[in-house]
Amino acid sequence: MISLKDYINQNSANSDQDKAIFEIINKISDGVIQISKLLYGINSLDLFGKYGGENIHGEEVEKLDLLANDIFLENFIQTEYISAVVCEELDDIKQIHGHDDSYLVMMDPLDGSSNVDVSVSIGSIFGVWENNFDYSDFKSYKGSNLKMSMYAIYGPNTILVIGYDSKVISFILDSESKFVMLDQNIKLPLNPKYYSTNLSNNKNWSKDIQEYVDTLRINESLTQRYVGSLVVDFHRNLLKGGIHLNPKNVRMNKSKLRLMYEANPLAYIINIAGGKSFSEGVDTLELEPEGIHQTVSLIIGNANLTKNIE
Ligand code: AFP
Repeated sequence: MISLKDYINQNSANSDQDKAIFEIINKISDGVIQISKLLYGINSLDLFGKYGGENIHGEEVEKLDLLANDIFLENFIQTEYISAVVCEELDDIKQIHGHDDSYLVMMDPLDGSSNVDVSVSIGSIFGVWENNFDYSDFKSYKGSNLKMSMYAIYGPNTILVIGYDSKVISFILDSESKFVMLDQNIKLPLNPKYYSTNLSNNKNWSKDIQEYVDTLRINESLTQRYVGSLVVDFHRNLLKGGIHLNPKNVRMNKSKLRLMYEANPLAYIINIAGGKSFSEGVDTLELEPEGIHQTVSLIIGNANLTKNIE
């Protein structure tokens, strides 16, 4: 059984980029282990409940949102390969080191936080870009320019999924707090099983989306599953095959998911695994970002199920 630490040691010497990216993976995984210890540790009772304030998007903040944010930032400060961080909980780009030739990490430190209090699986999502683009020209931070993306799931066990160098690999956290390899090359199954969307939002979708979701509902080879933590719905579909949709609310003219630290990192992974992703009427990875906290629609999964419909 190969551990994540062994895998990192074996692969980080190939190039300067590999060295930096694997060091970033190492720091993220250390943060994920710390969060797992909090969640499954003796003081986990303290984690329930709201912090009492709202974040910059006007959303209620759970205690764990802030803890997860601080844990990852503390780990990132320890490496010079990360020069800046974008995070759901922070208004602006946070510069942590002065280097231009290092990397920018964009993260949702705690995805699905409203599921924490009811003990439903949650996760963390990360996208890593080179930091040598111009911040005033944010268009360079397209998903297709991602160097690596990864996510963690805190569920019945803690899982890490990494998309890098044309491969999607996964690790599971063992009882000694060590990540060991689960899968060395994840590809989407050819026969998808699931469609996944919040059907109660149906009234707010465009006619085209409503008709599209109807075709999924009557597709006899599919059944529905919906958790409400994006990364968990994504992970199930990645392993079993399927499609996840979070369409635009056309009544409010508003989409819910964040492009830079939700849609793009997952689109990068699905692309490597053989699938497709669309946001706001284009391939998610080709969408030119307008801002760090921009929201987008998302249709993501097996290529034979996803359609570019708005
Ligand atoms: P919370 O962080 O408020 O739980 O939101 C989770 C989320 O951003 C994403 O993880 C889910 O897929 C999506 O929202 C669920 O959206 P709906 O509430 O519209 O079902």
